[in-house]
Amino acid sequence: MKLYYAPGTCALAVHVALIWAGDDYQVEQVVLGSDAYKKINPMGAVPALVDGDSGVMLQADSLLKYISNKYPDAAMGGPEGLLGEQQIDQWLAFLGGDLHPAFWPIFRPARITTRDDQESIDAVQTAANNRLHSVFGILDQHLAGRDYIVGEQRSIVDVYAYVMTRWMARTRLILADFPDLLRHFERTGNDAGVIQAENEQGLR
Ligand SMILES: N[C@@H](CCC(=O)N[C@@H](CS)C(=O)NCC(=O)O)C(=O)O
Repeated sequence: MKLYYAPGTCALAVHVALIWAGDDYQVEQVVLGSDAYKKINPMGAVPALVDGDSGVMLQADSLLKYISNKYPDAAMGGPEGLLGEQQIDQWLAFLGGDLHPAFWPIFRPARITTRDDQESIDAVQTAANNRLHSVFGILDQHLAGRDYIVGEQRSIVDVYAYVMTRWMARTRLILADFPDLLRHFERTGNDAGVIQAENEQGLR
């Protein structure tokens, strides 16, 4: 499989899943939004994945599930059964649909406002920080008394959450204010696959 990525983005979660899978993989760093990369993904966003003659596959949550379903022995898809799958899907949707978009005003204020004066940017970013505080708070509360987001061992949702928790450093939020999330972040950051992917992306 071949992953198109930019360092530290949500593609990092897919990179870790490829390492956990234990099969051969390639990675190619791209320039987000560049004309060259838009030939792969017209949105200009990462991750994108190609598996043999699959064509280009997109959307981080679907790619994480694709890899976990393709490599069941790597046990990254959560507890077996209908309920386990529902829990994984619920948290993938929370992370991809609620937490990830909450960062957009921080990374790309022009998606939220057409104004570019400092006061308008500050207003957008204050709203974003408030929203992030609330959404991260829900994850922190869920992790109270738990080592993993779903079940009793690491899964694709743990590493997806980890990547977004890394981004907290680019907000006004302080990770220590979310003690159970901090514990989860440190645990996931010590995973051998996470360390390898971060090394391969030049993040360590
Ligand atoms: N819903 C998409 C979101 C992809 C996305 O926004 N990726 C970010 C990196 S985490 C990106 O490439 N941003 C660049 C841009 O949107 O211009 C997915 O899950 O793959």
